[in-house]
Amino acid sequence: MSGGNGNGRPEKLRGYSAWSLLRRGLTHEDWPRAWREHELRSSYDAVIIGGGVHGLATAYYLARDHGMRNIAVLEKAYVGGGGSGRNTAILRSNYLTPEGVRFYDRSVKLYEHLAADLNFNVMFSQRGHLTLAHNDASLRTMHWRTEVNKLQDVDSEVIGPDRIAELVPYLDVSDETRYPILGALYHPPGGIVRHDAVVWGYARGADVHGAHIHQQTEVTGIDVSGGRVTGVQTNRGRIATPVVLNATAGWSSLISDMAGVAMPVQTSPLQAAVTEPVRPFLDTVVVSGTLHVYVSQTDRGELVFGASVDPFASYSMRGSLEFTEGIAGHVLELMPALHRMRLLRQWSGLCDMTPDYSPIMGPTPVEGFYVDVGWGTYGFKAGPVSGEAMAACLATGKPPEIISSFGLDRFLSGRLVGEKGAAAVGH
Ligand code: PYC
Repeated sequence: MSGGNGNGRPEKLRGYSAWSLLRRGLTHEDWPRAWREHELRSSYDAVIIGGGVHGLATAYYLARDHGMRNIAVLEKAYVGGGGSGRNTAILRSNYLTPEGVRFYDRSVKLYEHLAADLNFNVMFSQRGHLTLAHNDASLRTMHWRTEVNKLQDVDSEVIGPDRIAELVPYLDVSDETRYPILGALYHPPGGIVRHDAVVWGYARGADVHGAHIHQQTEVTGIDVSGGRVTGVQTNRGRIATPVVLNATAGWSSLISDMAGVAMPVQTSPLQAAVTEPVRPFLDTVVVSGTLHVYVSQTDRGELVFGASVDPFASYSMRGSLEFTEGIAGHVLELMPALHRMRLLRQWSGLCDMTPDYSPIMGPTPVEGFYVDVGWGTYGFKAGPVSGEAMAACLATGKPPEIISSFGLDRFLSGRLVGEKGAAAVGH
């Protein structure tokens, strides 16, 4: 460790007794705040609604790369308390459309350097990502995705059961199972990240570059006059601003309605669960669309299990026994040896699904009102590239090429970007 003094202790901790270190750890004495609190200004050059990874990353790149510092991020609860803290932290770029592959690949590249950029360890582990095929139709889609991925220079290949068994010895690849594994799409650059660290790192970075982060600040209205945005109403007062970005998840259609812009979005809950920690044995991410399940092991040893969205539209974030029973059954179909593991907790988040399973990003018919919404079950992995692209869009008024296919106008023109075959599990 740099700054060591021979007894293994970093220089800044020299002279502290073990007792003193323990006291400081428990009381947080001398701990600087990661980001500051500010009075709410009566005007900002831009207001970003939503303090998740998308909103914070946008603020960070807007301030760092475009020199816009009089900006605010408004979060109705606490930073990272929505979808950014309620996902399974899987990163990958093995999508089906060229637009999707290019976009998510840029995100993976940004994630690769994020710890250095933010000076914050986000624990990105590129351990590889396997999407299992249990029938001929899935195998065909895996081949299709491989070809599209390769054309975009993204590392993906279809592998057979023997290679799968080498990568994940605990998987049952025999043909004795109810859903035999015929092959898999293997994507080595995929992996997992520590989602809280990503959110905190962006919040800290945005703060360092001058952005104001306001927690407990709920938007209650958006002022529009003569077809353009003039301000936002909040539970702490009005803010005048010419630029507003809706970077919310779960409530994206409600926020857009405040500006009079309808979103083709339906909201459904997505549940996930985590087990007790065990020794590391699973060093790839395993996904089965047919079984509606994905499994990874965190650096703490817990297994993280996720499923498809609940089969109904709702704003409820309650866990259900149906989910727990379903996920346990599906995990055991894949890895019977896990039958003695215990689930520790489960959680739920809200997913805004669009008709083509691609996001909605860019300007809207209301001048100055922008959206970065419709993230379904795949928003967390897109945080960095969305922040970078939306920052460019807000600063220049024009969507950069990398998001030009994801505009709201595609639902009028019919130029949809169909990602259903690769966007998530179980569709
Ligand atoms: O799109 O990779 C994905 C994903 C993982 C969990 C939910 N969606």
